[in-house]
Amino acid sequence: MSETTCSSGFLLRRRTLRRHHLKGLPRLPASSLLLVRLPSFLAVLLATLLHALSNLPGADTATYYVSSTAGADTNDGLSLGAPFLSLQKCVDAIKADVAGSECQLREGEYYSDNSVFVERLEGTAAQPYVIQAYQKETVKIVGTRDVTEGGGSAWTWTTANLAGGGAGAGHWSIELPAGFPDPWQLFVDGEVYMNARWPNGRWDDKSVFTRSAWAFSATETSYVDTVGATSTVWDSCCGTSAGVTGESLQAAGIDATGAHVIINIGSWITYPAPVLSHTRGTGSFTFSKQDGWASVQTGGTVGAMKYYLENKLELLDAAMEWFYDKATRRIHLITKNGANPNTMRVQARVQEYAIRSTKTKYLTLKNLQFFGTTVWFGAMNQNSDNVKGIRMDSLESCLALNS
Ligand SMILES: [Ca+2]
Repeated sequence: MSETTCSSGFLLRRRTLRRHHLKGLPRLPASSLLLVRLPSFLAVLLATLLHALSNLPGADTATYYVSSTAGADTNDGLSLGAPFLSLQKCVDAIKADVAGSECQLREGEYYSDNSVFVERLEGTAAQPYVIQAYQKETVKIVGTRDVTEGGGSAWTWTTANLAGGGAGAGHWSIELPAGFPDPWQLFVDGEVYMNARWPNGRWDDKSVFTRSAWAFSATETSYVDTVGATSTVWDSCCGTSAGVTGESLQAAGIDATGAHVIINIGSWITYPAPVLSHTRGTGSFTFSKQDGWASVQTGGTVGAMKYYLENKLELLDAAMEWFYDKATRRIHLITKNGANPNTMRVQARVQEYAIRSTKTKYLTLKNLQFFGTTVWFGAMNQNSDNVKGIRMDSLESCLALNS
């Protein structure tokens, strides 16, 4: 029991003793008075104080263990020999325990179909709750699943050219196992690949951030700022008056119909829309404003709009590109340096957040690696949150505090 506890209890007893003394009642041991005569409001106060005091320094904290390879959620988690299986189970356990309690994760990868949900896990500045690797073992929180999990199908090679000549040197593809969620990011031997697109751009050489990864419209491009109304983009290759010179849609030889155009319709406003019509070997295509787009102008001629195309198999034509065909549930892939993906680890990202947390204070995440996922904290007070020591392994991973 802490010093504060003794002090509070002493004051309660003194008040009680004085009242009984004035009424001329025989003096009883202090402990008996508390049990027998304590007015109900004081009992409530005492209970409240005892609850609060359990979170003060000195209260017994607990350590729970988790193992993704040897654990079971039917265990109590309180010993290395009986660890939990899931981080969620452990989070629930420390939340029911005193501040300062810890989850310690054994070496391995941790994946959950659902984000681990952390709500109102409120530690104190002196005793934050802690989720950390056990003795700095290598712990990876992943948002990915292996595309060959469960001994599923193998990657197969096709030498057939894709429509329009894309992937002329052939490419790999694989059918996802039953029940595998639709992936939206792909890692091959730990490297992030690019959704098949035109013009091409890569993450590994940062070319995706350069001007060459975008196409540009000619000045006669029309943008109609009305949902559903047809806009016509003239690529800079082919307008009657030149826009900003970029790659030529006409020369690319692709049919963009059905692809998605990601287009910059205003200085900071970029949206995706289906390409409604395009004829292979020509330099113009149509799309329309979608629900939810901001209004940027009343319409008219807009030159030098930046755009690129994605979400169509025939845009797959370069190393480190991939495409997921939702209808056939197949991933199509061109590997870096032409390597055989059957000899590589291919992980598909299927989860947005590994951990979703709200209204949580004084929680330390320590010595954990995050791969192909992120964490989300919606904080009551950013200054009172303690989140540190997080390592993110993928380009799109970030720590979003108070968002
Ligand atoms: Ca491409």
